[in-house]
Amino acid sequence: MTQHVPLRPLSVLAAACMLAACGQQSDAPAPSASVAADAGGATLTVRLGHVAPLTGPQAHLGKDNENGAQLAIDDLNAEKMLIGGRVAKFELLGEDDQADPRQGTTVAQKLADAHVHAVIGHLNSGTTIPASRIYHDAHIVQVSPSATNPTYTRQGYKTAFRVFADDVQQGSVLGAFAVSTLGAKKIAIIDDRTAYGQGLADEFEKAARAAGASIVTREYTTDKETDFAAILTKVKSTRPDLVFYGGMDTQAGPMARQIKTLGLAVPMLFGDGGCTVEFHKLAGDAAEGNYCSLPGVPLEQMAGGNAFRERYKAKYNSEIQLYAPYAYDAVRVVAEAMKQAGSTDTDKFLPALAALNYPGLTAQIQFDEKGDIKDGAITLYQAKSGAWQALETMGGKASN
Ligand code: ABU
Repeated sequence: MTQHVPLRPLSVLAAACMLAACGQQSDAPAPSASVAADAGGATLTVRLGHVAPLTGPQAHLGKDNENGAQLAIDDLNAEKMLIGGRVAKFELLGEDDQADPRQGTTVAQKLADAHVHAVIGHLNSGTTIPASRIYHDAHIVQVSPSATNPTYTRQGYKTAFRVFADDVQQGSVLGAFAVSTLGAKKIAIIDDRTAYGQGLADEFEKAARAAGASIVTREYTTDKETDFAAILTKVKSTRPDLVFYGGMDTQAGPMARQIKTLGLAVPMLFGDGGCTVEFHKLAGDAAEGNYCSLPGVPLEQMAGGNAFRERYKAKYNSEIQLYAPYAYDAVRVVAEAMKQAGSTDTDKFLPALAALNYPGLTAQIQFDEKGDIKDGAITLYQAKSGAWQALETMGGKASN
């Protein structure tokens, strides 16, 4: 028997469809039959879960992911993709995990109980990793467009995929950049104690030490804090050449401001979580001159990147924050695997996804044996005149 779960407004149509049986049919085995045959028997409804923080401090990033995924759904429905000879109608079931690991597992179980065909998400490593076990046990494919902690794809779950380079790569690029390019010899590290922030700071520390730097202090905050006076006073007393932060823009922005106010005239460096449009808003003038990294190539260098930016702006009346193009590709690779397999049945399309060689918006996408993107690029940026300017890109494979 199909189980029904309360769904967010985005999913109201999908829910109505489920309750009314909607006259369509799934080729997935019961009880996941969210659909029954339409009048002509030619339509197949594909329900994709999407999970990200949609409330709380990281809601701007979660909404950005959801917007990217929705654009892919719009395109797929306009293209009328055929899966097993039937026109696929894609629906997105959006869920809010509030960037909270416990809420992450609650909504993962809700999506598993709703028998979605695949899940795009979650956004945060701290929610993606515990949720991945639930999807694995429910035999549901999961593709994260943004969670970068390496553990996600190193648990042996064949259902876990990521369209973004991980923090082993990102930390190693950041460590070498801090020491070899920026010439930092004494580095202070602060992290937010999340799976992402702490994990990236650990990888950065390893790489910076290997390149010859000394770590003069390691400090901790949380992903909710915005007052860093105490730890920055301590950091200042260690006279660092650079402050590395492992965490998100909601802390990196105020931290940059407070570093400047304190008269600590050294650059900040951080990973993708801070490399957003929002960082400039939160840091104000103090954003200028700081550095960040972001997996992938700059949007302008993606085939179709500028057009995607314009479409996003036109539909959502806002700039892309960060991961929307990757959320777009996460949906597209799942759809493409279903198309190639001629089925929405996990047993059939998962092997097609694992073997995919797909010209995505963000890159030519192929997965390694862990489910990670092969040849993922990392780009370094500097804040100049109120925006992130690309400095250099390491690795990567452009879309064919
Ligand atoms: N990759 C940074 C933000 C998401 C996460 O990994 O937690």
